[in-house]
Amino acid sequence: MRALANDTLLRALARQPTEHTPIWLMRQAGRYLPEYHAVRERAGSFVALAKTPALAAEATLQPLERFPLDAAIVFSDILTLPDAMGLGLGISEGEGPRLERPLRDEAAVRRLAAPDPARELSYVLEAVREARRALAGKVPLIGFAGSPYTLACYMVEGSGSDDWPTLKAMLYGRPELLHRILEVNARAVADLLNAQIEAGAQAVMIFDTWGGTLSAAGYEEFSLAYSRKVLAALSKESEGRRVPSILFTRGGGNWLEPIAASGCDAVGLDSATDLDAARRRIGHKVALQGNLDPAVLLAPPQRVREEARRVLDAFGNSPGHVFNLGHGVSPRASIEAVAALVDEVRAYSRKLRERAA
Ligand code: 1CP
Repeated sequence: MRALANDTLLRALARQPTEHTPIWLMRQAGRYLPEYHAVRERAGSFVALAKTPALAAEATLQPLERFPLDAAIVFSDILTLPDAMGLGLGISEGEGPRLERPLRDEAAVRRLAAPDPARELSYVLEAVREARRALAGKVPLIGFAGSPYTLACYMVEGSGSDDWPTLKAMLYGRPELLHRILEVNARAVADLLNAQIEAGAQAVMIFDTWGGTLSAAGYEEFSLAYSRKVLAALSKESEGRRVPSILFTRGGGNWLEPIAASGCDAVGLDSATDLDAARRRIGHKVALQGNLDPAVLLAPPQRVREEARRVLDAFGNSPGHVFNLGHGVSPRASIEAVAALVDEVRAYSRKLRERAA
């Protein structure tokens, strides 16, 4: 086991004490950073950037060069997996990613198969290996994938949507087809995450960005049931250390208890649920990750610091908190705001521990 200079993330995920509350940010590499625009320019496009391991590794490290973050997350996208399943990842400029051949008929669903990550997603694994080398043990590297359900949303709809009408029509009209897609996705996500772990990812995160758009019964049947399968199939150890898993569900506040019992090590929370209430509901069985409103990063640094302290106070001074946003960093976030946030989380969480000692 190679030692990590800063393993606060892994200790917090294991609910062990840390000197400060670790912080990293969803979409920490992204459009709010001018150097991200420059590396995307060099790659030619977002998709080309994700598919060029040396540049993806460079993008992974960019936020760490500016801010003393406690983790890196490999620069990639959840849609690389449907791309590897033959659906074709494209980008409509200014509108975000879309899949060129969404699953619209029964034959396409029947043909769907989990890809071999070593063959079809070798660029993701190479990005993990390169990012690990470049990090040189500074902080842990997080690998990730979309949840089976969130991937199915894009695979059926073809692009992002607020209400997913094509997907919902299949869910209620031909549920057996959606279950077949989810079954394949669960296998594919588990294989991809395990391959990332083997390539050097030290923690993994499942993004269930759209699970919260389901009904209560639908969430259990179409989302959580399949995330559970992924979690059960994950490698639990690598390099002599536990590889913790984080399950983030946007809009999952109503289902915290079943999410916490899904087999994950940590629950990722959006900003709608108070950390204090979440802790009272699910106790200390798992760690919590979150949950500053990303919009706070549009405010002046002083307000950012106040809101960061509010989140730290809500969790209180016990182990098992990983600071993050409730969703990704906005492209309009200011660099000063992010710098103030990272600084305040470190300084104030240290102060909380000293006060309690
Ligand atoms: O340059 C650009 O214009 C692309 C912007 C961008 C970036 C920086 C996209 C397009 N993806 C990414 C990287 C990305 N995506 C990461 C990198 C690591 C990091 O966090 O720094 C991660 C973890 C993701 C995950 C992802 N992609 C999710 C789940 C998390 C979330 O934000 O909810 C989802 C839903 C996607 C799909 C996606 N990729 C990009 C966009 C704009 C979207 C949303 C599309 C939509 O719903 O309309």
